[in-house]
Amino acid sequence: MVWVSRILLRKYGRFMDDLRIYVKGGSGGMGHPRLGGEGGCGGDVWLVAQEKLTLKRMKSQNPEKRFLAGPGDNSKIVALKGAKGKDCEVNVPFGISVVTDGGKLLGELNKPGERLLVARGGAGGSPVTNFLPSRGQAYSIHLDLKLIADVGLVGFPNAGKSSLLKSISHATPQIADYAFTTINPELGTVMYSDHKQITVADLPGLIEGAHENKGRGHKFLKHVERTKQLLFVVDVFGFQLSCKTPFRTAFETIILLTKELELYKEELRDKPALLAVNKMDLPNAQRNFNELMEQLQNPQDHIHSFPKAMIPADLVRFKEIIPISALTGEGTEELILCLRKVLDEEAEKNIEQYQREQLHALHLSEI
Ligand SMILES: Nc1nc2c(ncn2[C@@H]2O[C@H](COP(=O)(O)OP(=O)(O)OP(=O)(O)O)[C@@H](O)[C@H]2O)c(=O)[nH]1
Ligand SMILES: [Mg+2]
Repeated sequence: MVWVSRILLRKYGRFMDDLRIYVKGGSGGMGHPRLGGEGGCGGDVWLVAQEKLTLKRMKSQNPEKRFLAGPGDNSKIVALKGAKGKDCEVNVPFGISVVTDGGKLLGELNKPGERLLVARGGAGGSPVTNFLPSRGQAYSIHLDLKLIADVGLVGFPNAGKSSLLKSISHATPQIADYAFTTINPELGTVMYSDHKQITVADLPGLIEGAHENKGRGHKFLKHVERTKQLLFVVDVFGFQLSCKTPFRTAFETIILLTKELELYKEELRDKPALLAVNKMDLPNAQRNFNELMEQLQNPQDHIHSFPKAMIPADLVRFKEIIPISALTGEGTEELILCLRKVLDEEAEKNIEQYQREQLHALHLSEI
């Protein structure tokens, strides 16, 4: 019997998943031309991953967001070799990627205690440099928080993603019958009877044109990218954002979601995906569900009515399609068992792949 759990992370307040900071290594110290002395190197700037720290707290503790290491000592008669400048250690949350303004990845900090050198101090003046020191490296970097979840909920607004998270975990997300209720990602943990836990990320709803930054969902697709599995949640009765936008059936929302994921990053289409068809407690839901299943079985018969630009290059092949009601809990136990099964299968596949690679490497080394 599956029992469901406690919340892992909630109440982000004004959630922050990206912080830009300025880092500067210390300048080197002057050399001593007359005595041939070398100046000390400037201090370095290190990021050090900490538990229980958020980007928001980091910003409030360092409103200027500038982190400077100390300069190296000049060479003096009493100390010909100048001392190294003081390093600057910046405490940062774990689970971040560190990226330059130009988008270059400097590294990742995934566990508390991990360190990353982000700005080297300048060299001290020496005979080679005519005793003139160099400046430390200086630039702005982005600390990009990764929500690390096993499963990412993908769906149009109002499909019932937050209701589902509430029903399968102890998370208490906001739920309402208007679009874009969820404005920040939220995590919940599902716990199984063998104490295995999986984390599920509820993300703001996606809409048509999300890749053009319509709605808020696109900003959070980077989190979807990092999940191991996608769970599409669709309203069996379809979706309409407003009277000015077209009504979309459940089948159409699936096609449009697939297209939005593809436009963001094609690889997302290859992630293992499940489909939860929600609101099955409402009258006529079964009729709509049967229709949807027929459309999914023969997509080519139905897809031609879409404008070409909206048709994805390939359709998602769902591992399972499960009718549910997030409201009454119908089908949700089966759903969480399926989530677990697919995650376990993927983990197994990865282990087999790793073993194959190791064997292959061994064969090569024996040749
Ligand atoms: N009848 C019924 N209503 C549901 C079900 N699931 C969700 N709802 C209702 O649908 C509305 C939207 O639910 P949410 O959980 O906020 O939907 P969401 O997908 O998180 O929406 P956004 O955060 O806006 O993207 C709410 O009024 C829910 O009570 C269901 O299984 N059955
Ligand atoms: Mg929501």
